[in-house]
Amino acid sequence: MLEIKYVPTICPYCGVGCGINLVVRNGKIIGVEPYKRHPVNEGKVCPKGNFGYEFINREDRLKTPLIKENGEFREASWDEALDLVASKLKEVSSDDPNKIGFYACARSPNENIYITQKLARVACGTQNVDHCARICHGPTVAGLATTFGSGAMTNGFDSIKESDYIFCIGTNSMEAHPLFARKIIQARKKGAKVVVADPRFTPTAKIADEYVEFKTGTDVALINAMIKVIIDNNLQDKEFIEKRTRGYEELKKCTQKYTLEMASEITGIKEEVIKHLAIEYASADKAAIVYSLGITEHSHGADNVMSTANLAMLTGNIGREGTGVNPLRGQNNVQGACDMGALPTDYVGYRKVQDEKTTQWFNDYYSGYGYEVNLPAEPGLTLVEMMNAAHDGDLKVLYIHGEDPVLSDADIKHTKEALNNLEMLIVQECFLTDTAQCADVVLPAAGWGEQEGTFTNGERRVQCLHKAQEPPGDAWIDWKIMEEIAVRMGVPRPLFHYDSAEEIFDEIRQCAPIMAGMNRERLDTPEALHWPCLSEDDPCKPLMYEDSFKTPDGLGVFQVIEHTGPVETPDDEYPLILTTTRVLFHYHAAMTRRCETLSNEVKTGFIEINTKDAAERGIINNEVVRAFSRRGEIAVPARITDDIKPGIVNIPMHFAECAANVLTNSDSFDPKSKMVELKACAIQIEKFEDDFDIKKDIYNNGTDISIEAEDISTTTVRKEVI
Ligand SMILES: Nc1nc2c(c(=O)[nH]1)N[C@H]1C(S)=C(S)[C@@H](COP(=O)(O)OP(=O)(O)OC[C@H]3O[C@@H](n4cnc5c(=O)[nH]c(N)nc54)[C@H](O)[C@@H]3O)O[C@H]1N2
Ligand SMILES: Nc1nc2c(c(=O)[nH]1)N[C@H]1C(S)=C(S)[C@@H](COP(=O)(O)OP(=O)(O)OC[C@H]3O[C@@H](n4cnc5c(=O)[nH]c(N)nc54)[C@H](O)[C@@H]3O)O[C@H]1N2
Ligand code: SF4
Ligand SMILES: [Mo]
Repeated sequence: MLEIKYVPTICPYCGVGCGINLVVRNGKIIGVEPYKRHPVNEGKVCPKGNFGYEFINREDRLKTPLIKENGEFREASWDEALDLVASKLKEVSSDDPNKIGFYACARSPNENIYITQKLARVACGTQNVDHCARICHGPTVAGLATTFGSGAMTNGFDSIKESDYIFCIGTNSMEAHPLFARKIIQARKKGAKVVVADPRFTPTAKIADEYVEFKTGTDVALINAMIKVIIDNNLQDKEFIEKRTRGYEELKKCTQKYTLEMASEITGIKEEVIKHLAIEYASADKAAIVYSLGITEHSHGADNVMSTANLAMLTGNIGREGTGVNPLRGQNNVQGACDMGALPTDYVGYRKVQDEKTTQWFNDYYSGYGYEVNLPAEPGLTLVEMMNAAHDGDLKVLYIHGEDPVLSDADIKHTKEALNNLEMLIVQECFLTDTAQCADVVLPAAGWGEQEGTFTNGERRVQCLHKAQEPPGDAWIDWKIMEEIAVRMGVPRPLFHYDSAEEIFDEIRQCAPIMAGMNRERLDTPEALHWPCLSEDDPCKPLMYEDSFKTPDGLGVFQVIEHTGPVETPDDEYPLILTTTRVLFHYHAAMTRRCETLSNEVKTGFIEINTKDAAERGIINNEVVRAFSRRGEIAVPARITDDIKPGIVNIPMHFAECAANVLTNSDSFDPKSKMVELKACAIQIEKFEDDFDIKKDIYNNGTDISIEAEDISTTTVRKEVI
């Protein structure tokens, strides 16, 4: 009998968190239908929301545990795989818990992530747990916590519709957060001015009123000069500064040297443009800043973030609808992964590891039935530090719950060497990704659509997911896998025993005061709930800092920030700055590259290169060129365009066969957030000689991407998304 049902859920891609209905025929997901009542997207979706479900029933889903023997995987039973993992974790943790590390999955529900950090902390006794936010919005978490006391987006998404000036810096939301870009367009239709500052003339820049082209890595110089103009013209909000902030005099002193002349020299923006940007931003009644990775993915990422906070506080553009500092969070549940305490410095709800009393609270909460938890009140290693420790032989076991660092971490050669250096790599995944292929044990996980739980979108809205089909083969839900491992390690079952995701969420509410008021009845509605949600009658409004900041004295703290710029600067040998970005149709790699409709739109990677830089090298459009840095080299089709500033080139990060991260640099760290410099490194490009056919064996795992180079031109024909 034919049975069709519609299951309302949340899109598994970006942090906008659109609501969709899954169409389920006889127990299998077969499509997506609009979810019109959803407050975030009102029934609209981007191509990923529309076709991004196609990966789910792919034949190559992992269906059974795998154990590597003599370099080859063989299928194993759950009992065998779980015992193997549990005994290794037990052995290493009894000796030195800090030789174990965990990466949590910002694509999976809060409940799974909470259990990942609980497995790390409670069963293994380590604070070494982190996730991809470190190389994404880690600087946002660090920078906004320092200035405002909390590291999240300050306003709800709909707040942007109230703005009359929207300053988008380092965000290409038309491709990366399309349904938020729709709200920017709606605001513009109502009269808001939209300005985009980016080294590339992106699709977002194309919908703006004004595009400001500038040099990669010079945001601090631009913002400091804007601050000086605002103060020189007496446009600062004196009352706000007086009542709500501290550190203004130091900010004023530091920014005085950022003259228009100096800033123009550093940024490449004309002096009069910087001046009018400053005056327009400060004169607007409600000005919003929107940013993303163009701000964060630098060795001075936290400084960039704090500069945006300085600018907003200086002009009183915070704590009101239409204003704010709005970092667009990337992954569907990266906000949740931070909230759940998949951070080496924070427990669930941003309760601090370094605070002795807090650590004692968690030690007490998690102990019982004769089992004692004794966590140190010291932060563990970050994601990048764990990889470096593995490389140096200081980490023995890495447990990766759904991340693909071989493709996504800087410097692929370094990452592979690090993973190969481990005594055991455990990867819990839906697919045999490049990372899973390096594993000793692969644990097959249920994916999106196959479980209940919650995702938290970029505006802190905690939304319910619903199960639409059974997981394939013998794949299990993440929390169930990790619960079994903890018990096999000797944690008494009552401390690690759940019958449902809902039970896990109840524990989360007990541990995280910011979510204490989130009961199921209020949560499982289209509007859902935003945190902070302190009690069951808290209205849980998305707007933060109306009356005070979350710092100990309630004041916003201006920071003194100096321009430093990228660590690796161009020179004669490597004269081009590489930036790495995203395209509309792909989302990292594992899932969208397995969606036929999306893959047909963009089949392989490319390097964007300015017409002038291409002409100097004799490169023609679609020609496969050699791109190389101090770390490695790739062969990649050239896309010649004037939409990128001369001297800057761009490779989308999604494509393993011409992976941007072969070239990027894992040595240049942001000291404040441990971010690596994914948006700037020095490279060179050259034509291949005629012997490319011979050389191609050594590039890109032997994939002949020249065959597919023709296909890349289709990416210029963008689908209408709004
Ligand atoms: N389609 C799609 N959407 C996605 C994702 C995806 O893979 N595909 N990933 C999601 C994730 S995890 C994230 S974090 C977000 C990222 O969302 P975005 O940050 O919007 O995406 P990116 O393309 O990485 O970079 C944004 C822009 O920063 C610019 N930029 C580079 N260097 C600088 C600089 O020094 N200063 C300034 N001001 N700008 C600079 C780039 O030219 C680029 O246009 O997207 C999310 N959404
Ligand atoms: N050069 C360069 N590198 C970058 C960036 C850049 O701009 N430039 N951006 C960085 C950013 S912002 C980010 S966020 C990272 C992303 O880096 P990653 O987090 O490594 O990227 P994803 O591909 O999203 O990895 C998620 C994996 O989880 C799996 N998965 C999905 N759902 C589940 C689930 O429920 N359970 C389990 N167990 N697995 C699941 C998917 O199959 C996928 O392989 O990349 C970073 N790397
Ligand atoms: S905007 Fe983001 S959440 Fe919405 S449909 Fe597209 S990828 Fe999914
Ligand atoms: Mo991200």
